[in-house]
Amino acid sequence: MQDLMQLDNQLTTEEKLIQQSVRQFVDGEVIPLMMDAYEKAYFPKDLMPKMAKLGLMGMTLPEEYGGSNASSVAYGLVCHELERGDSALRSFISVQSSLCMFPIFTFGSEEQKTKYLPDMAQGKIIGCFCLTEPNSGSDPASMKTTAKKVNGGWQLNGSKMWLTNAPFADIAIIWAKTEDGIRGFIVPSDSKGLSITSMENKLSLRASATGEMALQDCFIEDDALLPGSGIGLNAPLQCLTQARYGIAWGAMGAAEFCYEQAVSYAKERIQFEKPVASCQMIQKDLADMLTEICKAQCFNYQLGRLKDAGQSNHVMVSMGKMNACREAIKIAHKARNILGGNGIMLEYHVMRHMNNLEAVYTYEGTDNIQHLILGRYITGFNAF
Ligand code: TGC
Ligand code: FAD
Repeated sequence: MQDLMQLDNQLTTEEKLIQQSVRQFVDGEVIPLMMDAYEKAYFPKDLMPKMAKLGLMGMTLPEEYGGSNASSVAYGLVCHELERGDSALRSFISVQSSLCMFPIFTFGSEEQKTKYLPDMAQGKIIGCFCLTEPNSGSDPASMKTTAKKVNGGWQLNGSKMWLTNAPFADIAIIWAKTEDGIRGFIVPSDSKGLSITSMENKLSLRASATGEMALQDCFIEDDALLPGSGIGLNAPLQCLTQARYGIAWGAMGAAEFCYEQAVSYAKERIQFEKPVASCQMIQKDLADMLTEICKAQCFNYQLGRLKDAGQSNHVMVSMGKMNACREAIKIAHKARNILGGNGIMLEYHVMRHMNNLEAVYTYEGTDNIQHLILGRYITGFNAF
């Protein structure tokens, strides 16, 4: 895509190299697979070791834990490129890096960090993040899953659903109510009393593996507790802030793909003896699409630099997630329209992105929830 706002000039050499290598990977190895993966609804697991080899799992963590100390902007660029391929790939990395490795790094003991993080960075251990329940989505404080203190450990009971990566995860970061309040646990997925079933028939994010979990008297040892997670929602909400940040970048990757597809199609498609790209109404749509992508990218870049300087906050991140998802869906829809009938065909990829973005708009806090987070910041009134 044309770099109208010259953001490339703002990137470090390392960030540019990371961006280029992931772009090549997505063009060469991801996009050719996605039609089949989406149509047949499976996550292309062969890509996991390749993503690990590229250093994409937990890349912002220190080297001693398997990361590469990469900047938040570099992580954002990776999310953008992966989601240009398919939202399922960015989802996979968001969950592994932001929702599983981040809490272990931030709230885990030294033993937990050394036990899990290097293997997770190499893709040898895959995680899932378990906050949502059948009756507790936007309002996680209402969760019913319990963790009861018993001799030598904890006993978990309850159910979780909508868990990205769960069907093939090795560990689960589970948030459950103790006598004192909500706490986080690292739970091996083969624990007795824990069962995971795959959620089938999704019409969005078909190439992402989503599962639901039942916990029935599931015993876990004392050392499963994330000791630094404190009590309450603060720790899981910090994880959500990390993942929402990646979505703000990622959604614009899907938007970029749709925009580029629309531009090239419009230049080649002849109607009324001229390319449809020469029609004013098509040009208006393309101009609006490019404008929104550039605006969101400038926002994301500034957000990333603030994050690296320790000056970002969760309100900014909510604004980025909300705006990027909303605008990306509009862009995908405009692209679908520009492609005419071909816009609904899998081989043009646009409707795959458009459908994926519906889930991206909803998970990690719906559009309404992001608005209310901003509304509370603006007015001081909690309207949840
Ligand atoms: P609230 O009183 O607002 O906050 C409790 C404490 O946490 C702090 N805080 C945050 N910190 C970091 N990041 C955030 N986003 C934070 N939001 C709040 C807050 O300052 C407070 O700290 P303290 O020290 O004062 O105690 O808590 P609340 O219960 O009122 O929260 C309300 C609400 C609606 C904002 C929150 O529950 C929410 O965000 N709900 C949406 C649920 C959600 O987003 N679920 C996502 C599940 S995971 C998922 O979808 C993964 S998809 C992954 C993929 O496939 O890519
Ligand atoms: P609800 O909370 O029931 O909301 C229904 C509607 O009501 C929405 O429009 C919402 O915006 C609106 N609403 C709710 N409360 C208010 C309010 N106070 N004011 C105004 N409007 C309101 N969760 C995990 O824990 N881990 C995962 O890995 C994960 N992956 C997911 C993958 C996919 C494909 C999907 C679809 C979801 C995933 N989720 C995951 C769950 C996701 O975070 C929830 O779906 C999301 O938070 C919304 O919850 P809900 O679906 O229960 O909707």
